[in-house]
Amino acid sequence: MISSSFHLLNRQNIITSTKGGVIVLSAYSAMQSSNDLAAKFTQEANFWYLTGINEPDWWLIIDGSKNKSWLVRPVISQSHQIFDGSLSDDVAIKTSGIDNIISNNEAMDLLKNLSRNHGFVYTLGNQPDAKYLDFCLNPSQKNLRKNLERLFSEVQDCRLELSKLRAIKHIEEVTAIKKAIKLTVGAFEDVKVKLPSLSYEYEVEAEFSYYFRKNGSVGHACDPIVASGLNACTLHYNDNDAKFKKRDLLLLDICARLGGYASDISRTYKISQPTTRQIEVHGVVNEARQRIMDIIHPGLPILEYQRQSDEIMKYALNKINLLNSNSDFRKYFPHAISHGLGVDIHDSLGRLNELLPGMVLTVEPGIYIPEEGIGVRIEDDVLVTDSGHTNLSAALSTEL
Ligand SMILES: [Mn+2]
Repeated sequence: MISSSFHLLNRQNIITSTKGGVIVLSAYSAMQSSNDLAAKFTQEANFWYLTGINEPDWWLIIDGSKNKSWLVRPVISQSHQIFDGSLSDDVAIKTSGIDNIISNNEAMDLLKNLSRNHGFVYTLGNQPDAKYLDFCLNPSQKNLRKNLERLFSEVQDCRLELSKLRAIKHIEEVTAIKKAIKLTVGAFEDVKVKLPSLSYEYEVEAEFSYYFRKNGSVGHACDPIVASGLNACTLHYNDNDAKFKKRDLLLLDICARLGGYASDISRTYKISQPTTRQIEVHGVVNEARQRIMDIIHPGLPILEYQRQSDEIMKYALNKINLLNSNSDFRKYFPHAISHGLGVDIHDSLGRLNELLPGMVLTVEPGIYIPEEGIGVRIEDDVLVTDSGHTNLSAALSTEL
């Protein structure tokens, strides 16, 4: 269980890395799902990291020069209060370890005062990958930036400083990630036993969802991928509604969230007797997974890690006669080999140049051959340690 002292330490660390500046962050706002209903709320990860608060529209103000923090309570309408309730001051104080809770008006006065002594303010700048995203961004950070731009002569981005901190996990974060992984491993083992009695992708999804909620998880950290046969070649397939066809393989990419942290595990299973080709493709992906994991150690430059992983994937593709030219490599392996894992399922590695102890990342080689109706991905979660690495999901067999 993550405690308020964890969030306090994170605030102290960001004060240090921003050299005692003023930092103002906003929680996400609730977003429309349909008509008069909001979508299930997920908190902005940096805001959660610094406060532990899981409610929309709160603000955090830190005056690093005085080592002081405030939480700003959002204005809540009477009808919101009746239908949805709100976070009490007591719980907010206990969760965050911040005992100064102020109103919106008080916050604007406080910021005006701070702007007299501080030339600039830190907040989260534009999301760096925004132009690649095909959905609307949560508006809360832009709204906050507009407010800050009116008060301070300069608004600076502390996204990178925060992602550098978040890239190196504390002991209690590793413990939380291990628990989320253990839950996901348990679900995979449970579902694999039941697989012969299931006929549809959605039945498999339902088994995972049941297992997660039954064991106290909030559920999936991202939409589960239950992809049989050709569906596995759509990387983020999540319709999960097809009936299994004889001799399909089943690709499962599943991520439970527990205690604020995500896991992310993929396995590919046989449904009936696999073909020789399916066994062959699965075999080379699994061998690549092991070889790539073996090179992970602290100090390895990330570019070098990617280069060596690419070579291992080319070797795997060549072994099953899929590498006729260098361009085939990306055709059959069209995604990244790794991403960070933490509060966000795609956690930043802080743009650090090398692997460092405390980083948690996925290792997820995959080969997808649409013309053969075969898609195989095997994904483990790995902790970089002082002496090398630990495979946190090693307990789950990678067998077909
Ligand atoms: Mn992943």
